[in-house]
Amino acid sequence: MKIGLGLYRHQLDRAHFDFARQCGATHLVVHLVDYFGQGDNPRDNQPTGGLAGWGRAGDPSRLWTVEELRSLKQEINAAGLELEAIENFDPAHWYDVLLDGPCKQQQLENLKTIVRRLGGVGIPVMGYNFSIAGVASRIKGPFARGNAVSVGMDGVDETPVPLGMVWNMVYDRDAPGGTLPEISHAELWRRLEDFLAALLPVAEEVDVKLAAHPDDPPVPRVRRQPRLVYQPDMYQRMIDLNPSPANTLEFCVGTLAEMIEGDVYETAERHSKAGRIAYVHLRNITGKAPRYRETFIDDGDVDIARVLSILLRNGFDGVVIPDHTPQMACQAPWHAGMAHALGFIQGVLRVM
Ligand SMILES: [Mn+2]
Repeated sequence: MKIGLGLYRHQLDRAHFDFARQCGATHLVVHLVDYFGQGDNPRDNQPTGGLAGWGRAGDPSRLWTVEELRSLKQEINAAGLELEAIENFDPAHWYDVLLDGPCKQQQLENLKTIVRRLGGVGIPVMGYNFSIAGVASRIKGPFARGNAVSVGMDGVDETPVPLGMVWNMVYDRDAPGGTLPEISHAELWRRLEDFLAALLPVAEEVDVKLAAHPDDPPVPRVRRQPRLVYQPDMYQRMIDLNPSPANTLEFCVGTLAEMIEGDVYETAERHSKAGRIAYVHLRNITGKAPRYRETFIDDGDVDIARVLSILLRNGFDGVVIPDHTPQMACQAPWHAGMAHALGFIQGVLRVM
């Protein structure tokens, strides 16, 4: 098992790479989508999208280039780290794959190009979240130990998604008024099947794993749109859809623990044993959807040591990163939260 850190787009610089090394990380998972624009908001711990969403999606016709991927990897390597994964497609690159719109075939081709570029540069994992509403319904407050600001949920956001928005970001500012039609769960699964059928052969060919994040928060519908993986069994259903070895999981322990069915330890056991976990998001929570709170990693319902011991026993050799953490009361709330979580994870592993 390897220790990693997740970095957002605005953090892709030497200071953050050095910070990751200083915390003991050897690997990075990076986001290339700038979810929250250029404002001063703490970007890692936002409550919910609402009508404005997280910000604007990128340019549909401008894909991540080989040059930018290669130079990012080189800068990360120069800091003594490995680039393990890119997390999340830009909504601009696949809105019609999610929405089954007119540009779907073109966008599937573009996603294949992106996956080929990752393979060519030697980035082994592409994380994604097949979701129309994306992260929504979250609230924010001093919920964690010592009044640390964290996120949670107190009920489902029923605000319909406006046209021109998907996955909590605006991809078309000139979209007409109106909202996305409500679709069935079966229809969403059909769209996923098309996506996997198109992308997995390419991913396999270039030795890249596609790793699926479950729905956060995990409830049947958010903003009137169906969710795909909101109970643990749905992760298995996703694997069963397509047997390709590139069909893997971005295993989010916090999200799985929020689900009302199943058991996070059994789920970790099943998928680590089957070798289906590409990488792990590790965080803790109290409660269950639709009413839960994110906590410090050492302080919630999940026995983190038990999860890590299951992964170790089953020979999981991928990367574990802290997920979001509560913001600590200091000048660098994100850094402090990550340093605390990384220290805790390594301490637990040291005594196993
Ligand atoms: Mn997660």
